[in-house]
Amino acid sequence: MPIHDLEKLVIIPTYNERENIKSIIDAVFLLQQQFDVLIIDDGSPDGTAAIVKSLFLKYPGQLFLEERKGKSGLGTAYIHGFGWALQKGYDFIFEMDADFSHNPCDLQRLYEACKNGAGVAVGSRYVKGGAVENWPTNRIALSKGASLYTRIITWMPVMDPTAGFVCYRREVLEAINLSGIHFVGYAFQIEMKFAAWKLGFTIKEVPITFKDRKLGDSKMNKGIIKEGVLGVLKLRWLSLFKNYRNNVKSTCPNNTLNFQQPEVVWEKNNF
Ligand SMILES: Nc1nc2c(ncn2[C@@H]2O[C@H](COP(=O)(O)OP(=O)(O)OP(=O)(O)O)[C@@H](O)[C@H]2O)c(=O)[nH]1
Ligand SMILES: [Mg+2]
Repeated sequence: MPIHDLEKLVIIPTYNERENIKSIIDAVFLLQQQFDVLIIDDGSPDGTAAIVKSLFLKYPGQLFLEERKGKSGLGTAYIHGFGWALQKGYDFIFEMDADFSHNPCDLQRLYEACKNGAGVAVGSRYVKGGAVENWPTNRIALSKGASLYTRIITWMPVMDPTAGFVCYRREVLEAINLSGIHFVGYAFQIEMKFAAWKLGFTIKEVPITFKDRKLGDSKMNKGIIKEGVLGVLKLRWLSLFKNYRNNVKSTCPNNTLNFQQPEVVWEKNNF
């Protein structure tokens, strides 16, 4: 029997994704390369978690589920998943939505980017070759506006800072004080990239085509937009006056039980 290596883990947060969950899990396991999958479900009333459990026998030792009691936001779901992944020993940890906005086939390209030296690989809609399909114009305007706004305020050189299709090297997640990340929506995605950038890791954008969800309901709301607008200002403020970089750096108790400071920090930005 081949040895099962704990190299790549795709974290998928779910809230009421009954229509998508089986297909997205199957799609990941159909890929040529081996990716394990961790679902973080927030007690979805539609029974998403039960569907995941029904697939355990089909994917033994490769499919995992963490259940939380109530809807606590995408950001805290990912933080929970990052801690889980680090403890298990995964080297490449991915964020992906359950709704097929992110094409699972692109996981391999994100992996290659990190394997070739990036600390963070971002599936990007707004670099050359990237695209958005089937989103209404107002949604595209909001997303592009948020990207521009973030770049202007933070100066972070990332064209798609709110992107939620990401691969992190474990060294990046170990270096960040994850319990200090408090945002939950777009601001969470922005802060994770901002923290990695401030800690000197390279962020590489990989062009992807993002598709609007066909099944299930969006969880976007005004609160998430407001958090994004204020959150970006807060990040800039903290980095200007409050030594954000030191605060976001993990100071041991670390993020995992067998944490060791990496000897080589992956390629540094010159900023
Ligand atoms: N565990 C958990 N997952 C969530 C929560 N909110 C959203 N999700 C999941 O996070 C992913 C992204 O959520 P979406 O509703 O697609 O949000 P979005 O992509 O910003 O919005 P749309 O483009 O309109 O779909 C999906 O897999 C959701 O099921 C939450 O509070 N907890
Ligand atoms: Mg979505």
